[in-house]
Amino acid sequence: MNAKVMKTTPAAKIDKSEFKAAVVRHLHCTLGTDENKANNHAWWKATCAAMQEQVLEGLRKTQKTHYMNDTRAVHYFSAEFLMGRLLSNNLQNFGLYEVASGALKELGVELADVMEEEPDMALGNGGLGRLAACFIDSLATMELPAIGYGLHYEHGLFRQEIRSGAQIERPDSWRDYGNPWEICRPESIQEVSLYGYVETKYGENGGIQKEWHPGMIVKGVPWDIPVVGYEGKTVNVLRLWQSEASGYFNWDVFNAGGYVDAQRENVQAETISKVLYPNDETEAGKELRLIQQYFFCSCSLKDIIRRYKRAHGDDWSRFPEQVVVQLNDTHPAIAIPELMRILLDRAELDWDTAWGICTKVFAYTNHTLLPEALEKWPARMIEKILPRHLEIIYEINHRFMSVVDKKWPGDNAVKAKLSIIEEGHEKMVRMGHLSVIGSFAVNGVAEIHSKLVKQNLFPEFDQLWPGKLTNVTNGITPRRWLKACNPKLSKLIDKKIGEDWPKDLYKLEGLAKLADNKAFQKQFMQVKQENKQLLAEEIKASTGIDVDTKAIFDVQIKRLHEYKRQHLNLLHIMALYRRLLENPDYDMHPRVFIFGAKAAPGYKLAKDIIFAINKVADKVNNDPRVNGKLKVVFLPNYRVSLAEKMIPASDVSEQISTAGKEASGTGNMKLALNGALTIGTLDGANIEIAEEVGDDNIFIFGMTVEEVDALREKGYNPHDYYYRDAEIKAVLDWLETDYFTPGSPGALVSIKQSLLDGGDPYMVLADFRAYSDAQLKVDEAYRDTARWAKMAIINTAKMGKFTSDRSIKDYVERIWKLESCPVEK
Ligand code: 4GP
Repeated sequence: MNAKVMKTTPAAKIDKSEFKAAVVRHLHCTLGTDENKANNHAWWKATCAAMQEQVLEGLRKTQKTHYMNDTRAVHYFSAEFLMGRLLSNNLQNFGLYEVASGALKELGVELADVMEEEPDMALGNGGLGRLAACFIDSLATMELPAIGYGLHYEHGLFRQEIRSGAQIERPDSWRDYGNPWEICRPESIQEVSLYGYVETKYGENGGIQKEWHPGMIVKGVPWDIPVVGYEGKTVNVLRLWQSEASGYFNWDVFNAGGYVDAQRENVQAETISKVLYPNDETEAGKELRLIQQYFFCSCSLKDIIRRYKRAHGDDWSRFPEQVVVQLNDTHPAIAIPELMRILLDRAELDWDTAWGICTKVFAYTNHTLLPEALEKWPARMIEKILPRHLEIIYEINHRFMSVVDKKWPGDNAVKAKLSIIEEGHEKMVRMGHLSVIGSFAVNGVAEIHSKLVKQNLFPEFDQLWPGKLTNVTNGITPRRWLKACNPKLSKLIDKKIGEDWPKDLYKLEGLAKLADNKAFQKQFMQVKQENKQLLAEEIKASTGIDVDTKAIFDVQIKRLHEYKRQHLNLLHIMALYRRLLENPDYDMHPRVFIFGAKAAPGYKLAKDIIFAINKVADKVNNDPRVNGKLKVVFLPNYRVSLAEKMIPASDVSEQISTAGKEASGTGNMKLALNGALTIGTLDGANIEIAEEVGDDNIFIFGMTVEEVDALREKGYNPHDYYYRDAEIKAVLDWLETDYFTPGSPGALVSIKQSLLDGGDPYMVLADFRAYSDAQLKVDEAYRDTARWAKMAIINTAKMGKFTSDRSIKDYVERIWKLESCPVEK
């Protein structure tokens, strides 16, 4: 294939000298500085501003086109958007990367250095938030009318520092010195009511009207972040709401001399969008979190309705044709009673009409089966903050219970199970149930996960509404996760198969036929080697540790959680260390185990695991007896921009969750796409990755979901493994000594305790031996250079399925029923 023919045309009509002039103009006129004085931060801002000119023109055209075509659009409601940095992404998607790089070079500045100035937009915790970011990238790329709606957190996920091995949380301030991408839209401010009471009014004809008298009103100020599709044609928007005091009540208080009280209300209002809750897959049962959820849902729905009314006036009948709302987990589930409230109390529709509309608008994605993650709110709390919504939730439930009674007459057990209200010493509202009942489609995020959602989480809902529960396997955007983050591999791929793979990832399949080609193998591994060198420099700069780039780079990057089993990895590292101490000739290829992970600040054991990894690292890295064969690195402050450096340099991808616990995973896809080989359990999307690459090109180990269930059923006793396997015993006992924490015996003991006395809830010990055996196979495979290269190439070649474009196509065809709306350049 002639690569030249495939060349994509840059979206923007701007050349190097024009770009250069724009940068200089912004340096002078926007930043008030000049070429001689500017530091990298100023260059970054000026470059962003030059880019933003192009972006905003695309945005204007897109919005006009969507308006003129009165398009149906998807509204992606998510409490989290983990965007990372935008400059490199926007340049790449506009086809202006080389132009910008050349322009800056002429100005004596390196684009790579400038890009390092950009703080990550870390408005999310982990997979769920990053998925939302990949999805809006694909939506724009596929020219689909879409808006992301979320919260404009002043502080995103905390910055992690490591002090004496322990995690310290520091505030993140991503917009302290201004964010060049966001645009404030005061013309679209919304108002949101909270607290107060509901008045019931009886009309003359016997009708009942409800009126909510709120106790507080806050303002929602929208900030728009443009979302640039690949090739820069469609530029959609991510609209994030910031809370502000409305000023209604506090002026009265202020005038009456209550300055302090007036301020208090300001502070209370502004607190709503102050911080992202740093929890991951755990329920945060806090009043403020519920207010955050309601705040952004209410603002977003009102925004949607404003736009709809501009075209359709008070005719609600077309609303479900124009609007679909995707609920990213249950965090935005309160949008369901909010839309009902608007339709009933404001639009004055009757219940059946309102419910008919509502249940055609919402669809819900479930991201986890962990019971501690399934949101429930005390009814009392909802009543206090949103009294009218609680009434509506009760009414939804009341009507739903008669549906249940028809299907299972007189069966109180099934009613109790399916009720939105969980009775107990404290009445709770189950947001998952509300989401299923109020949505027309519900999906899990990988085949196995969706199967378990149907079988274990919501089996009766599946019986009640066959077909409503479905699967859409997750995906990742190849623009960020290969083209932008791994320029060397991307260029090599361009040369071999042409340049259109970022938009059609199945094209990578073309690499498979080169998997045995010696010359290509060499080029492919040479790129990996160069990427490893870059990561080695990063490791040195941030931790001071020297690593050998000829060693296997074995990477586990994800939030720290027991179910993800970073401690299984750690126990294995300790076992290797022990083998090396017992036998200095122990035969293994040198390996560097690299971790990146943040632990939720309140999750003690997760933080203990980080501490243990760092303590073991200190010891191992400074022990000459291991003879350079083993290194352990914990890279602090794992985030999107760090992932972009780690993923291209990885040889081995650790995906070792207990089967049935990781809904999908998306890091697994990113690593495999960049030619890392997976060592993993049959969990989440690992199963589908194995199907794509074939069993010979992945290292699968451990118990299946069925085996996990059977063992639990039979009665799992971790002590059996402790006493039966001398290596497990030795390693766990080691944790109790002060070997890794001189002078502080027992500093690492909580891990041992959780695995023995704590019952080892994630069956780490049961999978240990299988994991260790699989690691031997990894070692063996790596030593066969040609075999490894072939396997790595096949991994990259077979990742077509995991582009988020495919996920979005699935959503569009099966759930959203959207049509693309091309924008003229
Ligand atoms: C995550 C799941 O744990 C992960 O398996 C999945 O890939 C990701 O969502 C996207 O679907 N869940 C969360 C969460 O991040 O907070 O529940």
